[in-house]
Amino acid sequence: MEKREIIIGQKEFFKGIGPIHFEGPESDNPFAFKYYEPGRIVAGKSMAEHFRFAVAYWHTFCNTGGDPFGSPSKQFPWLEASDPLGRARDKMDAAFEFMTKLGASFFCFHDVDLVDEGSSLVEFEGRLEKITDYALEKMKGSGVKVLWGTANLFSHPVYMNGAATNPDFAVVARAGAQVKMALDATMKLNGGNYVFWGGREGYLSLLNTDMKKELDHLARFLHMAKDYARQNGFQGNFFIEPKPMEPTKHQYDFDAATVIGFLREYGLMDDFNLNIEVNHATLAQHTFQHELQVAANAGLLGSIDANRGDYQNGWDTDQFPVNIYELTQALLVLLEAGGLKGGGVNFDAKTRRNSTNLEDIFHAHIGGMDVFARALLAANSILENSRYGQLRSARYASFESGAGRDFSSGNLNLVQLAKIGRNNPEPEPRSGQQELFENIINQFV
Ligand code: XUL
Ligand code: CO
Repeated sequence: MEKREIIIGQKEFFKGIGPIHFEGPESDNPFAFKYYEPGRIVAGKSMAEHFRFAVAYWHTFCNTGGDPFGSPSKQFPWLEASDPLGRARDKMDAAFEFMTKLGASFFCFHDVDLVDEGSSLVEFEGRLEKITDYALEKMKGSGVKVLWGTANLFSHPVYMNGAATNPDFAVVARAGAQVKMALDATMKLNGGNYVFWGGREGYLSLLNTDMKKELDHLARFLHMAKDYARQNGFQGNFFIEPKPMEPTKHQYDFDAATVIGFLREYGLMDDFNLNIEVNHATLAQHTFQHELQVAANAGLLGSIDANRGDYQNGWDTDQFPVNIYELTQALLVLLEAGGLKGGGVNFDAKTRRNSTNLEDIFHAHIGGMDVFARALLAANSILENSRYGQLRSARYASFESGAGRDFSSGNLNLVQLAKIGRNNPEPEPRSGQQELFENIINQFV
C-alpha cells in the first residue's frame, strides 16, 4: 500500500473518511478502489502515470448545485466564511484534504475558482497573489500539482459578446488582462499546462457577427498569450478544448477537426495541443474515441476532460464516467497513440444536484478512477491478447504489396490507377466484420 501525506487544514471537512486505497474487486468497502492501483504497471507505465488524475476545482469545491430552475442544494462547509479570502483558504484546505485523501495528485482551476473576483481586476489581482501564496505552501507539503490553469472568460456579464472575439476592443483588452493574470498564477504554481476553452467565443446570430474578423482576433490573442508565457519561462503546453455549442449557439472551437484546422491556418500548431472532453465530443455528434483519434492523428492529443453526457438529452450534463464498454474503446485509441502529451485525466464532472452528502464527492471520483483503470486493463489486454490489431490490419493488407503499396507510397498517378481498376475483375465484397470487433471488446471488459 502506497504511503502518502494527508493534508488537513484547521478544520477537517471530510470527517470519518481516511485515505482511499486499492483493495481489489472483492472488496465491499465503498471507500476503496476496486481497480485503480496507482503503482501497477500496464503497458510499461504505472496506472498513476497513465492517467495523472486531476480534480476540477470548479465542480468539486465551488458548484453547490444551483441550476436554471432552482437555488443551490448543497451546503459546502468550506464556503461559509464571510470574508472572501477566508472562504478561499477554507476552500483550498478542503481541496487539499480531499485530493490527498483520494490520492489524486493534480488539480485544474479557473482563476475565479480560487478566489472571488471582487469589484475590479486590480482587486482580483491582489487576491490571486494571496491565495496562490497559500496554495504554494499547501502544495509543498502534499506533492499535489497543477495539471492546468485557465481563465474564466465566460461568467462575467462583460463577456456576453465574447472575450477575445468581442466586437469591442475594450473587452478584448480586459480579457487580455485577465488571461495574463491567470497565466501568472499558473506559472507561479508550476502548472504543467494552460487551457483555453472557448467560453463565449462564438456567436448567437451570424447576422450581427463578422466571423472572419473574430477568428483573426482569436488567433492574435492566442499568439500574444503564448508569446508572453514563453518569454516568462513557461515550458508547458497550451491546450484548446473543443466544444460545439453552449453557451453560444455556435462555438468557434466546434470539435477537434475544426480546432486543428484553425491552429494550422494561424501558425499555432507548435505550441497548442487539444484537451478532449467526453461530453463535448458527444454534443458535436461524435464519440469520445473519434475525437481522441482525430487529435492523435495530428499528433496533438494533449489531455482529457473526463465525464459523460446523457443519451436521452442534448446538453452538457457533466456526469462522472461509468461506461466501461465505451471507455475501453477510448483507451484503445489512447494506448495506440502512445499516451497524452503533457496532460492527464481531469474529472470535469459534477455530482448530481440531489447528491448532497460530502461523501458523494468521494464515491464519484472513486468510481471515475476505477472505470478508467478497468478500461485500461481491458484495452491493454485487447491489444496484447486478442486478434483485434491483426483483424484491423488485415482489412488493409492489399496496400502492403504490389500496386496497392505503390498507391500508398504515392507512386501511381490517376491514369495508372484507372488502368488497374479497369482491367481488374469487379472486386469481391469483403465484410467489415463489425460484430466480430464488437464482441472482442465485450470479451475483455
Ligand atoms: C465547459 C468546460 C470548462 C473547461 C474549462 O464546458 O468544459 O469547464 O473545461 O474552462
Ligand atoms: Co472541460
